[in-house]
Amino acid sequence: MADRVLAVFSGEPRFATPLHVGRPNIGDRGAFLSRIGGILDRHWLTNEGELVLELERRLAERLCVRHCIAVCNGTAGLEIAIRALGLQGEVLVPSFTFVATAHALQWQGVTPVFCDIRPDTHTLDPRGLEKMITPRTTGIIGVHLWGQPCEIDALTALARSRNLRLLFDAAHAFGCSHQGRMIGNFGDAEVFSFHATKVFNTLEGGAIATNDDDVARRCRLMRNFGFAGCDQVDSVGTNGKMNEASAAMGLTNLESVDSFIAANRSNYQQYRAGLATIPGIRLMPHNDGERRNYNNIVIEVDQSECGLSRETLHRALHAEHVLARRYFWPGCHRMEPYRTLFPSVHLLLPETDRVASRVLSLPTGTAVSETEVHAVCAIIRQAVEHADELSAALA
Ligand code: T4K
Repeated sequence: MADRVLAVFSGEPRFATPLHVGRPNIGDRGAFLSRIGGILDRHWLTNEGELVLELERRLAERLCVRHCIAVCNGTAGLEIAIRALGLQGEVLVPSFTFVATAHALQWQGVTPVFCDIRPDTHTLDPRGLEKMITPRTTGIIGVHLWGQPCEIDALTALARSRNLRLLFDAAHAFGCSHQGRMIGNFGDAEVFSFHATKVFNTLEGGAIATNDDDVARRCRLMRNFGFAGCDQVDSVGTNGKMNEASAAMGLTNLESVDSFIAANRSNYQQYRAGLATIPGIRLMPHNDGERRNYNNIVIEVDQSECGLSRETLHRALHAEHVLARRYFWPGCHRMEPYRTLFPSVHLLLPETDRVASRVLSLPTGTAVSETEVHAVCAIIRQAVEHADELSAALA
């Protein structure tokens, strides 16, 4: 009954069909199927296929970067880049990120050292980083959360001055820029995710972007078991290859990605207008002065201002079939194995804990119309207006 509590105000769920966060953007169906037909005709499904090579070329052109190495998913891309950069010992990383960022390190036997974030941007706070460096530290992983580049300049300066490697998790930041330069060009390497939920998807997939020829060479080797030629293995490696069907989806979606971003931008503007006057609801801003993909619509719920906890609003939205997500609650440090490995680390992460308890991701993408955005904003407004009744009903 509590889950239908908003029906007190609205009757049946506002949306007959649930509205999801992360509904994939899909380009021209005919173009995709024609490429799939070509794959079947050629009998070439993976391993340096021509569509993967074409996708890598086109991505490198679009990002104005020397090397773009397509991989089977963003997590494998991070793992390969971590190896290729020689990260060992300890690496500084935010806890407020998808758990894949931390797992990619832990999986390689590298210790993630969780550092706090800035409350305004949700990205790594460079001010606290220096004191986290120990003799075992070999690198930093910054995360461009929500497509908002983290503090690239400060991290670059710190990495240079302390002789550390700098890797960026750019899973959210395809099509974004920093000071006019495309994400993909910073640090020693940057790793994108092309998962179904991302602005640009290849079904599953990702890419490592770098301007460093040697890093690129090592990533390519490691992506393919270390093979440097037929029967010749030059390094340890894994199977991180992208297949041809994913590349077909990628090439097709690349032809439409600007229209995906335009749809996201329009939804973002509707959300910005619709949420602007609701007390205690803060929409994470996207910087219109730079290139952005607007793929993440994230709000912070301030209970002291709106009288509503994030949990109550989350349940109210779900009752209306708006399937908002609590990305990235509760923070990696409160998930296993990190919670057990580092039981006191939360003491160093007050902003991470505070932000993680407030955030909600809202639906957007080409599957979400402006009318639906208006309806989501109306539900949030209504929930805040009836905060006391709602909170009492769900207590
Ligand atoms: N770094 C960061 C900062 C990341 O956010 C991610 C991935 C990575 C690294 C790793 O990259 P990948 O290895 O994944 O390439 C999802 C995605 O699986 C994950 O890619 C993404 N971040 C993360 C933020 O979200 P879940 O466990 O929340 O997925 P799931 O199944 O709950 O689906 C999310 C939403 O999307 C749901 O509302 C349903 C909808 N959806 C999903 C799929 C797959 C669809 O409507 N259609 C679909 O086909 O992790």
